[in-house]
Amino acid sequence: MMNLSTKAVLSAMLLTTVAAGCNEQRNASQVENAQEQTAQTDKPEDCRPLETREPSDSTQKPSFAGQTRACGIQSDVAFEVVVLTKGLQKPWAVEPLPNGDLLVTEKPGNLRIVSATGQIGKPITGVPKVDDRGQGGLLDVALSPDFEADRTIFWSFSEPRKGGNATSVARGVLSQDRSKLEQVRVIFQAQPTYDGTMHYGSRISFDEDGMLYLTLGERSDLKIRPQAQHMDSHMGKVVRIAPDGKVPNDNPFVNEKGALPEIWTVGHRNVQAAAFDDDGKFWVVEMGPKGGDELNLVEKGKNYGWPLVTFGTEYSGEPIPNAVTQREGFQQPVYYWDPVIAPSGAQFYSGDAFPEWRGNLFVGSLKEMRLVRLVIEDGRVKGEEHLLTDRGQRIRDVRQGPDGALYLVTDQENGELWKITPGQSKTAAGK
Ligand SMILES: [Ca+2]
Repeated sequence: MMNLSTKAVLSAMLLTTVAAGCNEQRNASQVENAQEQTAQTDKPEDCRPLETREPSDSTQKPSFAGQTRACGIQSDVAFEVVVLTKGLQKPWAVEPLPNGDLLVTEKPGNLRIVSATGQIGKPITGVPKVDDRGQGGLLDVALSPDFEADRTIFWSFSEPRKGGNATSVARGVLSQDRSKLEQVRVIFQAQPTYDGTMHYGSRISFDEDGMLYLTLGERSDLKIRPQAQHMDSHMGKVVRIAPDGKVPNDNPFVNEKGALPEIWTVGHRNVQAAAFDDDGKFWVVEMGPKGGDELNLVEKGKNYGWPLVTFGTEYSGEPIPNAVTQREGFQQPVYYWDPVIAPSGAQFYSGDAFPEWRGNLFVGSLKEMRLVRLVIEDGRVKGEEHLLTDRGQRIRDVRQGPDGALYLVTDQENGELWKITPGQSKTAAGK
């Protein structure tokens, strides 16, 4: 049992919704049935999108029905939120360990283990120096697919370098006593080094073959932004490497002259959320410009558009220079948010604790301070739910534990680690 002094059990945020006038309680399958029955019409009567605010540019139209403002849905699920700790310093990533404890990165540069009961461990030694100005720092952490055998972990960070910094990935072996990292080495260094403090991207994911995917930002500034389309730059790319840092010979651009061989996909803005689904498909949720956050299905060698093809506008409201919302040869987002959510952290749910949520994509939202749940079917978003809205906290990462619980960290000085676990019956929880 957990120590009552270190936790706060809060009742389920059940039935929380921002859908105006949507008091009717329905479960996801009922909603889906309703959608099927009304699929022939443009606006099914039962479809009430959660987003009702004005878009950033009302002249922009979705490229296909359902590409934005999907029908609002509600889980028929009872859960509770256990606050494991409130004592983390700007946590950026949470990674459940096989025994139920949790690896957590803190942006200023510390990697720690938080116990399953919420006790925060000392910083693990051996983490290289990070440049934690602006959006930089110690960022994502991921277990080796063979962690139980090799005790190896991988992490991304903004690496201080001569002339600036850039995103790098390192690996190391966690000592048996879990106090230090051994055999630490940097296996990837994004190029070029740049003197800035924004858009490092940097989620790490592994595919079924054990290949490592790293999502990268384009460093934001107007002068470097075009590099998202340049093949001699890692900026604004998803890269794919072997766990030893070598380039797999089936990467799409290994034989293209002048292209960096680690590149897997092109034309991303700033990707801080990424996840594989149960079918082995790789998805990213991308920070777009104002009115242009995107869900993308990442496919080998494809171009996702930024900054040539995008929804939304500059933060100032001015158009993105020379950009269009559609163009041949560029991938359309499966879904976009306008206004944006500022996505960070993603997880396809596959556990036993919440059978109704299986196959759904959970995404942390910084700007809107909530957990987004998407129902995706046949490559399209069929429903959207917003959870934890009344907590008012920027959600930085969401991961599924071996127990089927979801673990979240919040993005602040006294960052919190939450465990979402099945709650009382829906009726009890709602009282
Ligand atoms: Ca795009």
